[in-house]
Amino acid sequence: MDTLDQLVHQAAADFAAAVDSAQLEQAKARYLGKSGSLTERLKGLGKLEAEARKAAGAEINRAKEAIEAALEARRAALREAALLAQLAAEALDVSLPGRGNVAGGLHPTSRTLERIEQLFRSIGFVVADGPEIETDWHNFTALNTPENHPARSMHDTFYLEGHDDVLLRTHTSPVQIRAMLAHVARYADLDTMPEIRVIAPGRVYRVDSDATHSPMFHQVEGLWVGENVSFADLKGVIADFLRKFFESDDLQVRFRPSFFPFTEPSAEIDVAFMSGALKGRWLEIAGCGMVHPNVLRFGGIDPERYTGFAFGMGPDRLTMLRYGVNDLRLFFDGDLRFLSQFR
Ligand code: 2NM
Repeated sequence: MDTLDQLVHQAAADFAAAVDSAQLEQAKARYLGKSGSLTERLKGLGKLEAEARKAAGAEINRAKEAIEAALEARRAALREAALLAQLAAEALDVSLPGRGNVAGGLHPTSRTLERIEQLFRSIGFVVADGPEIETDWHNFTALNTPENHPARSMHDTFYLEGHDDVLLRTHTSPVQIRAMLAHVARYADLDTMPEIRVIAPGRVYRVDSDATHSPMFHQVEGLWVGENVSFADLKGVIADFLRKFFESDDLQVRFRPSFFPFTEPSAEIDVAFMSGALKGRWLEIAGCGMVHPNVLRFGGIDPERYTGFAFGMGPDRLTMLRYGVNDLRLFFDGDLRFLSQFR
């Protein structure tokens, strides 16, 4: 039979080998449990003489205390280890920056639209809008577009399913038609009718998609109708606008003859910067012209008495130029890594 000292050493070794409290309590039972080896020894005391029993009892009790002390020490060590493991697992990195409140911002195209609107308001234009789902009449017919014009085909224009006369507007010109009709309806006395000065910003849709074309994009069109409104007025308004928009007098503006069904004569507007990365290159940035007499008539306005000029430009493209963006689709992907650069 083992000596008490051996028993104490064995118990301490068993306790040290226990890796969790369940193993430790099992080890404890082997020594101090109901039929544990130390308990068995205490039970054996009854068979001894009184003198011997007293001495043996005292020795067994010392061994028991030593085993209980070893048990308690191991329990404390396991508790400490468990706590350290938990602290490591639940560690907080207090040096991480907080989530914070990230301020949103206007979309770059919206910022461009607001700048354009503000500049035209400053010379007496009113900002108008209209439906994005238009009738064929407002979008094409009233704009002097021939029945067989390719822009009317399903290859170029999104039609509503089951309708050949309802479509997604391909430009904001129908807003100008609506503005003219509303204007003449409001001023019953056409002799005292004030001038029309309207810009129409908004979304337009065409069947077209690549790095420089999106099926949805933006347009701003302008219209100035009155007595004696001339191409010279058009040139002055546009040249002034572009210098203000690009915040530079260091730019050239050129009007290059072109064709649109709704204007005659018509021109493309090109700009060339005289410094910077784009220095010296002519960039096509808008179209314009004198409103075609047929268009004025569809708008309820007498072309014998009134003339007008109109222009149209793409704020998405102007934004690309202003910020040096090379893919139009970035504006509509909704990727915050791109958009947040404009905050
Ligand atoms: C352009 C180019 C030339 C234009 C014409 C009209 C309307 F309705 F008054 F006839 N609004 N906008 C126009 C003229 C638009 O965009 C490139």
